[in-house]
Amino acid sequence: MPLKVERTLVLLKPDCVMRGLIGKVISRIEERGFSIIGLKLLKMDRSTAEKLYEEHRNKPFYEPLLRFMMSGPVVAIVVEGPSAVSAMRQMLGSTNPLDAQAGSIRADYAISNRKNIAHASDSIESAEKEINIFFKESELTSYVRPSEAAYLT
Ligand code: FUP
Repeated sequence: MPLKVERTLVLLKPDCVMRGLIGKVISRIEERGFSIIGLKLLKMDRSTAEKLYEEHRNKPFYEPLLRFMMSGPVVAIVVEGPSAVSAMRQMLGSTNPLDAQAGSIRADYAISNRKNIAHASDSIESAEKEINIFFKESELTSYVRPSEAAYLT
């Protein structure tokens, strides 16, 4: 059965930008065959960070997490492709890079469970909500990469 084409939000965190790893992470997304259909660099304000991490507002790490996410630029990326939501989560690896699978982005580039390179939506529903935090529908496009599409599924 063909895999369902999904959209997900990947957010490159300030540690990724400040350490000069934007290109490496974007390359991995492209090399796996996914399409980048929206892309912007911005500095998050408090209300944006609160919306993104709403589910964590009662956790002890909430305030330091928000401070970190507002501490520098982030890159918001909308990724589209077959099973994009779970594929991006798989590529990132566990929240704590020390638990992340070898070869995952977090295992390869991070040590801290806060400064862990990138965020990826955890479900189709949160992907839609999180894409809407950063993008208007008119800022997104959709295309199929013709040379590879037939070989992904
Ligand atoms: P993930 O979905 O893997 O990004 O992880 P969570 O939704 O559980 O956590 C969201 C973010 O909270 C993490 F990316 C980093 C931060 N966090 C901390 O700062 N400290 C913790 O102990 C756990 C998470």
